Amino acid sequence: MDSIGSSGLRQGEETLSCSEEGLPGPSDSSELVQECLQQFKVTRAQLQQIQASLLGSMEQALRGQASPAPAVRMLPTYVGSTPHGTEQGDFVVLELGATGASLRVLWVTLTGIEGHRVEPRSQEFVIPQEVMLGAGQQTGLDRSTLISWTKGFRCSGVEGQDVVQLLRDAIRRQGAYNIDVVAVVNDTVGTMMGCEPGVRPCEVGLVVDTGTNACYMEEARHVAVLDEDRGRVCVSVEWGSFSDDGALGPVLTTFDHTLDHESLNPGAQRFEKMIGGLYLGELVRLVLAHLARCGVLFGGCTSPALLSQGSILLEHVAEMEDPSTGAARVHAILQDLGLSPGASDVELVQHVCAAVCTRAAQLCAAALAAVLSCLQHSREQQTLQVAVATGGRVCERHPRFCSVLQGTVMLLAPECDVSLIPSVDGGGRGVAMVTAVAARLAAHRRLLEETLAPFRLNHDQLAAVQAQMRKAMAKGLRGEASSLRMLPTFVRATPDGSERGDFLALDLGGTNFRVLLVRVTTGVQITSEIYSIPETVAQGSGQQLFDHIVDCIVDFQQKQGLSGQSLPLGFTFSFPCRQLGLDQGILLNWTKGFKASDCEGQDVVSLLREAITRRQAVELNVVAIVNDTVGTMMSCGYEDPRCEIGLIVGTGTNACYMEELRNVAGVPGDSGRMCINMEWGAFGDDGSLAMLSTRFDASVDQASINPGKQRFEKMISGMYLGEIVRHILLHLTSLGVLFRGQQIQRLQTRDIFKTKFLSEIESDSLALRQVRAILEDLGLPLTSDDALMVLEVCQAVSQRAAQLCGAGVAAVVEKIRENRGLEELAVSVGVDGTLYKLHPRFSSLVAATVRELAPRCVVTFLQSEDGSGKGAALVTAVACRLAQLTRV
Ligand code: 0WK
Ligand code: BGC
Repeated sequence: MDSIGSSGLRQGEETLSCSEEGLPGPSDSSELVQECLQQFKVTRAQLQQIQASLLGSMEQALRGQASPAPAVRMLPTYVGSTPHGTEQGDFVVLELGATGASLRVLWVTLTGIEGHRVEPRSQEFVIPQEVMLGAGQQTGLDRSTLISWTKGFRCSGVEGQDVVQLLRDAIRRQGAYNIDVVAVVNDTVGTMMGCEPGVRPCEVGLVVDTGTNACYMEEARHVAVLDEDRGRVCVSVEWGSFSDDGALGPVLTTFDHTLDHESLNPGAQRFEKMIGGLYLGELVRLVLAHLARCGVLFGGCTSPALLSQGSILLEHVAEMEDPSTGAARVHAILQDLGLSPGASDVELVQHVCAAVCTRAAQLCAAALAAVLSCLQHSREQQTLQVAVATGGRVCERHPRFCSVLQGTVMLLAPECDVSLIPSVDGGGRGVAMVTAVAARLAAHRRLLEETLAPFRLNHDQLAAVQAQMRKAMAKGLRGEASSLRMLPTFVRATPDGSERGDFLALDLGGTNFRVLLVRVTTGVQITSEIYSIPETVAQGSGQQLFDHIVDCIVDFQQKQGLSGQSLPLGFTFSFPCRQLGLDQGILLNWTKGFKASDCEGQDVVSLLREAITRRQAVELNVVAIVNDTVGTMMSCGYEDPRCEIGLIVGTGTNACYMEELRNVAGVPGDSGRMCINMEWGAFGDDGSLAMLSTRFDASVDQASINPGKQRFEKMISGMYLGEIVRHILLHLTSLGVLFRGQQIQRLQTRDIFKTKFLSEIESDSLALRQVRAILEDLGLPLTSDDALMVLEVCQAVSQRAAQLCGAGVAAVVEKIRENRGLEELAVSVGVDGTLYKLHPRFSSLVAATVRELAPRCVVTFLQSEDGSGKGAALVTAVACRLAQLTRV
């Protein structure tokens, strides 16, 4: 293209053409220069607008919103984790297009030993132009469709194709090698993954090389196209295509338009063309040519080389800006371009380089700040501490690029504490790391699945438990040896609403010991107080325990102004008792951490009455002792007469139900029904559950105060689930799957992993970050992968517990249906217990299992609001009503 008034001067073989017209005066010159360089000045407001607009496009693309088409692509890369430092193995890595027309082949060895690095061996192959111009979207780590070529590549028959398949086809065509292509990775991902695991997680990769782009670890649930709700995935932003006229328009210079117009892909990659190494040199050249034509530079002379596209490269710009050798380099480079720069020219050329590169670094910073804001939003964090791995020749070679970048990011994202970590060979080592991490995740997934497989019960296994339980129920009812003792409770009637009066009730055996005053009129009013039972008392002497109980009663009576009154009392005693009558129950054995001496084999009501006697001046009329399952059934039965089953899933677990008296051996009478306390916690104590018991169940049982006992309970209830999880976590740590294989002291502590953590960790509303918070409070230093695996362990353990509980309920409802010879049974179950009430999925899993195993029963689960204390009072009220009837 000709410039106005040029003349033919020769230098070396280059022909200088210089403008004929007079050169502008000094003031005009500086004005021309200022006006030119001013174009590259970007204000803070403009940068913030670019940051906001890019953030908007990123979130729009993450949501999968198609129109208006988002300006960036946000491509999931199927990389779900960052390096642990334990990755090891040998990997072949191919690197295409990172530095323009070249292919680099590397052999990378990862040792998995902190600080022990093996230098990759590599060889670079130049790609002939005819191959570059001859004849990749990820849908998996090893499946990637090329959307469009950039950076000078133009090969046909590739866009829209799965590049991994093309490589596999090429390898097959060669027939010489057996190479398994495991992963195709964007260079930003390789850069992020090449980052040495350090203090801060390296969760952002930034490349400014020929082109520019970034990736970061996004919460998978925010990436609509993935349809995942847990874990993280690395997303490649592809910000090179960012082009929001509103935001970019004001910062685009005439030189940018010229460069774009003359590029291989006009109108595309506008953002990249202001930052990428392929374009910085060209921008500088266009500015220098312009200033030369304006007579401001090189005495108004240009040279063919200066007017040739691509004659100034990134390396030139970086050298010319070098604070120490820059000026000399400017000279050399311009002479190579056939120019003879004066001293002022050299300075001005450096200003031009600085203007172009400063803008590039600032624009890159605005984009990086948008990524950091997106990361902050998705982590719901006020402040963010993160390491950004940087790679690419612009970052590596330009003397000021990274410092301008860092400074501008701090300005635009002050709430983010960012450290830029130059990636060591991101292209090579990083890609090997992606493959190694994928291999590690796959290996860990396999070990996790193997460990949790015994917890995943299928229909047949659950139906077998149901059938086993039915058999044990029948044997227990017949009074034969059975792990289900099927204890008659002497509760034969549920309340009919005519009960009236004030009753005292005690509720012992759950998380809390409660004393209640229950006033029964047309409705039921309850006043209660919770008292603690210290472990020393629960595991001390029986006398001490019952004296403590009476102390609490007296304290309650005083507080309620009941002192001296002898109200009928109902005692919910949640332990296996063989009842000889409503107010007589022989404790068969303690469970749930209780072990008070001189109680087993004793009538609990007598033990209470003796304690009352020991405490003179107290009068109590103990009318009934009931199991908490019975109390719960009665309490819910008061609202819903169809409630004929009581279920507890709390510290312990158990169930009761109304059985036909004719089926209850040892209790006279053939008509009517009686509530049976199944004591199903002991189901399987005869070994009938051995096929389901895992090594973790065995560890929990052996460490318990009643080894070999309550096996069903130890697979289901709150006292044990946390311990099962803890043992599994220890096992997975020993396999190197969790916590990088580092055994964590805290995790060796019994009961440190509370069952309530399962309920918290599994709650749907909890993002993985909160899961991590719970575990970090426990002193467990974990990664998001670890948190995901701990979550899966909790889910597997609680799911098995709920399914086993469901199989038990299915056995009971089917028993009742068959008892009554019904085709269909509609029945309600009164339920109580912290685990059932607080766990986010337990109740629905129990109901689903019952529907599956007892399809001819319509079962309604009623959560008891007032606990079984109310039920005990109602049993007492019924007993008093019946006693009244017999007296009149
Ligand atoms: C509340 C009942 C009580 C029962 C307890 C079981 O009032 O009788 O023992 O539920 O649940 P936990 O407190 O063991 O979680
Ligand atoms: C006891 C049962 C009680 C259940 C729920 C079990 O340990 O043996 O009697 O119903 O816990 O509290």
